[in-house]
Amino acid sequence: MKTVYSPLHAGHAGTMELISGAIVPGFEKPSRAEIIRARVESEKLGSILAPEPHDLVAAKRVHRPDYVDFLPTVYPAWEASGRSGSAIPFTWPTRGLRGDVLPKTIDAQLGFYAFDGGAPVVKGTWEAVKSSYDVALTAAALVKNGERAAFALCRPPGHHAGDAFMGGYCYINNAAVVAQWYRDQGASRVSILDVDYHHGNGTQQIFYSRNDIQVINLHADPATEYPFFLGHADEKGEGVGEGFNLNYPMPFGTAFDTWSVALDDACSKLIAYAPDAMVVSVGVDTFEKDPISEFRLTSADYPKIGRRIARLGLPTLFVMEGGYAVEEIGVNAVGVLTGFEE
Ligand code: Q9C
Ligand code: ZN
Repeated sequence: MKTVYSPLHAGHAGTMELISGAIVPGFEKPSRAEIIRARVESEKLGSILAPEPHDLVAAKRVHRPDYVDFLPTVYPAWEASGRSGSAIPFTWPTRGLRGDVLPKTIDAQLGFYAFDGGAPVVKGTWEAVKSSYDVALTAAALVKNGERAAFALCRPPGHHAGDAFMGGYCYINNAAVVAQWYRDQGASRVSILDVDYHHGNGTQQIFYSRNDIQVINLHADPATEYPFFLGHADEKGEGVGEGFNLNYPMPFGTAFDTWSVALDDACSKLIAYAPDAMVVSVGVDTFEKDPISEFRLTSADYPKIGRRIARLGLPTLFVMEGGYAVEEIGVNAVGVLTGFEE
């Protein structure tokens, strides 16, 4: 399988995040993508291609245009206001506040277009976000043009980003962009299978009222895990979308024996939907040694995930999401892909 990768991700670096009451270096760091890329090479998965540049039309099919246009303006506005380092919001228009009036100050605009403080913007962030988007669309075109599968080595990830908000290390929802792009290229139905440890709240929100894009999430129960405010089992879609959103929340400590039962059930729902293509939001933060997660998958489990997905027999685009055990991230992420190819 071919991989699409851009070195421009590396400009999104030196971020800080708030966790457990402390400001620490960001877990979502450039070495993640570099280690995955090195493993793609050492495992001889296939050639590594550079992305083609795209305009932002495909992003605006799933995100509000004003949100997409805001993203490249963030760092220039931050610098113009005399700051450097990470631009991070600290005030959000939650219940009881006005979420319909865009403020004039960059600090306030950041809160307006975010659901948490987990998506810092540094000098190279927009260029990296744009490259991640280009990577996803270039890999999607490979599959559309006849490849059985492709790997979009996206960084930063995307599945927490919703129609008009960033958060959780995510800015543009790459998986949502490519699923919509497949529809716009003539696919009748597309499935998104999100196996990242965290619920893909952005992907769910974007397609919640749709019956032409099925969204399936396997994740840690939001009652006890980030993103906390979406991802419960009773969220099934609304209007014509009812029945086309499926959530499999699981408790801390879940290992592959239980996790794979959810995957099998998800696969049966996916087969019943009979999509023309599928997008896998592939996060490997389900790993037992992940520093911010509480599942217990082992490195030997990731090829089994790939093999199960391959049995669906669908054109498949893998889009990289989370995974923070950097030392093993290459083995685990590429393990899914080599398992798929067996
Ligand atoms: N103790 C992705 O995997 N921090 N995003 C949670 C919980 C945010 C994860 C802290 C985690 C975001 C793409
Ligand atoms: Zn995650």
